[in-house]
Amino acid sequence: RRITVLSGGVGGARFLQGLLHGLANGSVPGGTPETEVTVIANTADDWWIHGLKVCPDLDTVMYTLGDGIDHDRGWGRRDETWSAKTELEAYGVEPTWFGLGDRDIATHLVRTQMLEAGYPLSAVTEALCRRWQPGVRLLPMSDDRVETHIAVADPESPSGRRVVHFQEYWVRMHAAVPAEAVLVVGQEEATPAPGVLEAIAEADLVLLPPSNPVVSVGTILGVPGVRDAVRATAAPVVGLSPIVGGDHVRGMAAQVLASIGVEVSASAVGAHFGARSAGGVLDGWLVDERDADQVAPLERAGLRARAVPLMMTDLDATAAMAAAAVALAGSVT
Ligand code: GDP
Ligand code: FO1
Ligand code: CA
Repeated sequence: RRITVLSGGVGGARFLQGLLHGLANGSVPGGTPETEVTVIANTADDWWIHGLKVCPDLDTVMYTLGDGIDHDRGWGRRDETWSAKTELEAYGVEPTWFGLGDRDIATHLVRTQMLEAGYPLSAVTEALCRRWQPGVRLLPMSDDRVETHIAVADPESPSGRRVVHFQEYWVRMHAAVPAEAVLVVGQEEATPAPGVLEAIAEADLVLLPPSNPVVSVGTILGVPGVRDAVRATAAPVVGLSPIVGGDHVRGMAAQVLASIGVEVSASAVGAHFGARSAGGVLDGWLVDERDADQVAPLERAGLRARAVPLMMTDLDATAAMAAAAVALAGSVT
C-alpha cells in the first residue's frame, strides 16, 4: 500500500508520527510497517533570512520524524543554543524577531549551499533526509519559489493596506490583526516538484492531515496541477479537521480562515475542501467527537463523515486518528 499525505508543519508532522506508529504496530487497517508513506509538504512558508533559505514545514516534518525536533516549540532543533542569534542582534542585524538556532543553522548552511550550487529543493531535501531518516519520502510541493504574503490594514499607506511576508504576519505580528487577503506569490508560475503528481496518482490512499487549510494544505492544492491530480486519483481522499469545537487546536488557523470567508468550524472547512462528487477534493472528512452534530450536514453535502476523537495528545491517540481515516477510506464507495 502507498499513502500520500499533503502536510504543513506541526499539525502534519504530529499526524505523520501517529500514522507511522500505527503502521508499525499494526493498528492501521490494512497497513504494515512496509506501507510506503510519501509526504508532499507546503513550501509557501519559506523565506530567505541572513542569506539562508528557511523551509519551516519541510524541516518540522523532517526533524519531528527524525527525532530531532524541539517538542515544546514545535519547530527547530532540540537542545538548541542561540549564540549566532545573539551575535546578529549585537550587530543590529534585522530581523531580530525571527531566530535560527545554532544547530538549525547547520541545516540551513547545507541547504543554501546546495541550492546555490544548482540543486533543486527536492534534491536538497532528499540529501538532508539521508541524515534524518524520517521514514517517509519527503517532497516539497514545488522546487519553485512560492511565498505566502498577507495583506493587513495600514492607515498610513495610500491604499490603506500593506502586504507582509507570511513569517512577518505569523511570527512578528502573531496573526493578531485580521488577514485581509492571502496572496501566494509565484504560485501560478510554479510547477509541482518531481514525484508530486505521481505520488497522488499512484497512491492507494491520499490523506489531508489536520494541517492549516489555508496556508498549508491550501497552498499545496494551489500549485497548478495538484488539485486536479487529487480530484483525478483513483485513491480515496480523506481529511481530518484541524478545527475542533469551533477553534484551531494550536496555532492561529482561525485568523486566516476568516480572510478567505470560511467559517471557523469543522464542517465549514470540510465544505471548503468539498466533496469530489461536487467538484472538491475529498471523499471523507473526520471531525472531532465534540462536532458530532456536523456529521449529518457534511453527509448531505456529499461527504462521508465520522466523528472520532481528533486530539493528538500522544502517539496512540494519533495512531487511532490515522486508523479512523483509513477505515473511513475503506468505507468510501
Ligand atoms: P504549521 O505549519 O506548523 O502551522 O502546522 P500545520 O499547518 O500542519 O497544522 C496546523 C494546524 O494543526 C492548526 O490549525 C491546528 O488547529 C491543528 N492541530 C494541531 N494540533 C492538533 C490536534 O491535536 N488535533 C487537531 N484536530 N488539529 C490539530
Ligand atoms: N517561529 C517563531 O515563532 N519564531 C521564530 O523565531 C521562528 C524561527 C524559525 C526558524 C526555523 C524554522 O524552520 C521555523 C521557525 N519558526 C519560528 C516557526 C515557523 O516559521 C512558523 O511557525 C511556521 O512557518 C508556521 O508553520
Ligand atoms: Ca506552516
